[in-house]
Amino acid sequence: SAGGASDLEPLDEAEDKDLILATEWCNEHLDPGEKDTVILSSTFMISLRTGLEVLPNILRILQRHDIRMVHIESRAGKKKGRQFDVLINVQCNLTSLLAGAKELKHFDSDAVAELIILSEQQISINDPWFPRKIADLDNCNHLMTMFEPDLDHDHPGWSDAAYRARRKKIADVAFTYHFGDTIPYVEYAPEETETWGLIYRQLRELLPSCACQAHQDVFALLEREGIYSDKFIPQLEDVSRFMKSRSGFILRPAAGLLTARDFLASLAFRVFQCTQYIRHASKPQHSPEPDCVHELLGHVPLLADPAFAQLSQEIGLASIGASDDDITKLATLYWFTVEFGLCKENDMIKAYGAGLLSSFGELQHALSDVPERRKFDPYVTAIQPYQDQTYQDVYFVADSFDDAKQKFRMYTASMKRPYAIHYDPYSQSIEVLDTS
Ligand code: NLE
Ligand code: FE
Repeated sequence: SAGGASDLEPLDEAEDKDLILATEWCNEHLDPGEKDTVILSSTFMISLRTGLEVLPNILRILQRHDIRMVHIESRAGKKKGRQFDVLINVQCNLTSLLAGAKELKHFDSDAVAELIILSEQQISINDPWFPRKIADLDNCNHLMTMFEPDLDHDHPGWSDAAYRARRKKIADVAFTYHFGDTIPYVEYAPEETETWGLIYRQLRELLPSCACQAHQDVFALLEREGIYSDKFIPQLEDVSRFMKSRSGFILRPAAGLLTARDFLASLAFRVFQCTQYIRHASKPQHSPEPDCVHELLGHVPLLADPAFAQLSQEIGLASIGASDDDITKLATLYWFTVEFGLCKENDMIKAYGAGLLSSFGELQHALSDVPERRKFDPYVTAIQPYQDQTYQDVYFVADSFDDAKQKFRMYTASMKRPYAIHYDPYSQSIEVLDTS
């Protein structure tokens, strides 16, 4: 695109040399209107006077400014008085880049000695990459690092070095996994199996009165076939085979929470990104992040149900090529339906959200008098703010499962898209139908 003079706002702090350079670079390369639309790929080099314990704050700043982190590494500080240099590769628009960099520079001068923006490079214009065929999901492993026990002081596993090491070892499987590989078996330790058993028995009590019928039906089948029991943690490969035979969905191992774009794209191929480690034993009743209990007890039964599988794939297909704004809305809809949805069944309210069906604490809370319950309407639900630390205070109730599906379809049909796409189940690939 044509460069030249532009009206990008001048920065108020004259000493922010890097920000000025970044702005100048963009003045040369971008038209003024592109500062919110063109996605730039940049690297921040942050020199820390302190240790890495300030990283959670840094990551939160990036997240707040919609700065997507694609890679992070640290090394011993090169200059005197700096303990670490942290290099973070990010992708975001110019407005976010400048606002995020500015906040990073000033948020804690005891910790941040220096921040340098190493490079800016235009990577795409309104045209996000997406997987075209199922094997391309090998590239969809961009992690969100919100709840890493290594980074987050509030994480129940923070002070438990053995837990952190164990979990990292299990998660590492995901980085070397390729589509088509057998999912490696994990030999779970007795304490891990104990945590599983405790949660399993608690939930088993609650499911008949709290879970929607489809979940109960598949759950019973999984027990009948000997795949589920309170005695052992099921292996993902066995579960994946079962799902495939019921609904065509398969599992692939994930190291943790993925970005919404990557996670949703996988659903388009009927692939579910699945963690394999288990939550910390100190907090069995609720985990803020996915773990194998959540995936296996919450998600799997419904993903093995053909009608629910269809809805999940449709959410995924709607996300392909969507704008960042639409991805956020779809992720919010996913949150309040697939994760925390309630629906009516025979005049009673039942849970179909996996985040409820895997947490005996929140399942009881959701159906109690404490939270607010609203009617599911995708246009309202898609913009409802939420938090992911503890129990929700609002839930959305669909008239029925089918009703949720119909409403969701109407919603996605009204989304503006750059092109139409078609999923070909025979080649497991996405075709772009050029409509322009
Ligand atoms: N809160 C859920 C549980 O405890 O199983 C996990 C939710 C993941 C989004
Ligand atoms: Fe989940």
